[in-house]
Amino acid sequence: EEIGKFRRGNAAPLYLQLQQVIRDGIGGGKLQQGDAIPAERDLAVEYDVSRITVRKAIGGLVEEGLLTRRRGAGTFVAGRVEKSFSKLSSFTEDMAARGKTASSQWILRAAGTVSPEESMALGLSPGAAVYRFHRLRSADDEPMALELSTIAGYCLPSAEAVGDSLYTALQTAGSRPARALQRLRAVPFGGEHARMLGVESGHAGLLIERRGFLRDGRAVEFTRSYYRGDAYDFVAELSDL
Ligand code: 16G
Repeated sequence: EEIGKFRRGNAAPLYLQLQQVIRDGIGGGKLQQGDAIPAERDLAVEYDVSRITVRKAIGGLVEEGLLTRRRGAGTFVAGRVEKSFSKLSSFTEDMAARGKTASSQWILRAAGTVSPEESMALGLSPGAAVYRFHRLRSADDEPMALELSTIAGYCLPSAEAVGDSLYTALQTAGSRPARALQRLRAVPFGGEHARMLGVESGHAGLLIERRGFLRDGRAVEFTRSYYRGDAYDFVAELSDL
């Protein structure tokens, strides 16, 4: 039996059939990265299904990361960024490599003394000077990540030396990291983080902690990057030894 555009009865559940239609649209290029998905009620009418079915279909695709919900704006085809998990690149470089323009909004840019946590992460003595840089990072004006960096005091002449790119400033000062350790884990984005990144509270985000070092082993940076989970794939190449 066929009602509307979907087969009922023994066929796959309607929400799965609707998901397939949307997947095919994305795969076939009918729906492009950043395109808005029609409103719930329009999809319900077009495919002659209930709004509950539409909600379930879209909810599933959002969870998969194929679609992304932007608060107050609607649901869009997610544009995921593939990022190498083993390259010591900067946000600005990552975005430039994809033809996007990086921009940052300053939350904090200040000199201070190392906290116990930072001193452990960077191997600095208590009382050591550090710089703190907190930034909301965007690609083509779309918020992508929140980054909290602590830089060892001997790496920069002043906090104001950092403009658009931290790594450019470090390079100029001759202290761009030559090696780094990175740790990745899943974190739900709560209230303030979610609001700044324009995602719903509870969003499945990624926290990457990077500790960067100079060639001589001294610490440069301890950065916590909160990346949008719907926007990033972390990719690494593996080979056996
Ligand atoms: C990346 C780094 C971060 C570094 C920043 C510098 C990851 C996970 N993190 O976001 O540690 O501080 O780039 O970027 O890759 P910038 O030079 O554009 O300021």
